[in-house]
Amino acid sequence: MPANLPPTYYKLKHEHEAAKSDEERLSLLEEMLRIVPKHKGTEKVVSDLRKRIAVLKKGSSGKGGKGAGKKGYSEHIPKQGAGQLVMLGPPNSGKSQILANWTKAKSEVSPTPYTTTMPIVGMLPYENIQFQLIDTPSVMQDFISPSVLTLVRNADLCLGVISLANDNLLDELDIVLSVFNEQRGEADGDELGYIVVANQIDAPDANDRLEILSEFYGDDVPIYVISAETGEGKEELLQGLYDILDIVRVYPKAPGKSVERDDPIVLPNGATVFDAALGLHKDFAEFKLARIWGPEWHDGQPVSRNDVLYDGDVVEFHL
Ligand SMILES: Nc1nc2c(ncn2[C@@H]2O[C@H](COP(=O)(O)OP(=O)(O)O)[C@@H](O)[C@H]2O)c(=O)[nH]1
Ligand SMILES: [Mg+2]
Repeated sequence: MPANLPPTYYKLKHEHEAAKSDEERLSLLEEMLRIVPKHKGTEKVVSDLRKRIAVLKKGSSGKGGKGAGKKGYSEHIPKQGAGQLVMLGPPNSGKSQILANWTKAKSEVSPTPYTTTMPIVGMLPYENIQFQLIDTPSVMQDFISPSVLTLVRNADLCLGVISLANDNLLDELDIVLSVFNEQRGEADGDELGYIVVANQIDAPDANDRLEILSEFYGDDVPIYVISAETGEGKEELLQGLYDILDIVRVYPKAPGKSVERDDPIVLPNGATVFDAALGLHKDFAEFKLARIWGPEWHDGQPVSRNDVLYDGDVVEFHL
């Protein structure tokens, strides 16, 4: 579907990506729509432009009213919990439904495309920890807001969410994966992990589409199959997230007290006793003695600050 767009279009597109305000974005989009040749090959570009313009107009319609002076959202969402997961996907893949059904956050679920206009954060519980799950405005062919790209780059893991109810899913996934790959070079430590979440397995003919999806992408990227609606595949996804994030849970214990298992310190795999002390509280950084319990240790064995912890270890710090 190459649309053979004129160079001016790409120039405007770059300006759009760098634009700082919605007003600027809106006028650039209108200019792009004006200059784009209108024929079969550009149908999708044209409709994306129209939708994008509509969304921006809707967003600015409240001038002087409720939305007045709204600066847009912060580009950086402080990390919380065991890992920051950013969902990215085309309209109607079910991102908001996942957030709404699996966390306590409220994200508007709707068959109307581009309903979600701001990132929304929810906490997704898994065993005794929680992942921070972020719903984002849907991506489309040529556009993705710079703020969402920032979220993608900063994420611990990106989730490309697509719908098995949609015949366009391969094209849609192409767009999502190209965003991930483009951002990979820009990400901190040039690492950007991502998986594919194929949602709506409960939809009619979803299995046929899954077969096609697996055939084309199964070797390239991990694919988790779920239904936000029925909960199918949820456990496997959560377990997969835990494994991919490569984290360990360590349980702090006060001397003479029994261990509480409900609030672990979550650390990257390879973290040390010192990291756990810091994770507990900065005051523990200067601990005098640490004892440890776990299958790899003798019960209550004293450990040094550089010893590497195992998932499930219990550590007792003495100040
Ligand atoms: N059958 C089915 N429908 C779903 C599922 N997840 C989302 N939907 C529907 O798909 C539409 C779009 O969902 P939404 O979460 O708003 O998509 P978003 O644009 O990616 O945020 C809504 O009508 C949802 O009810 C699912 O797992 N199964
Ligand atoms: Mg949404």
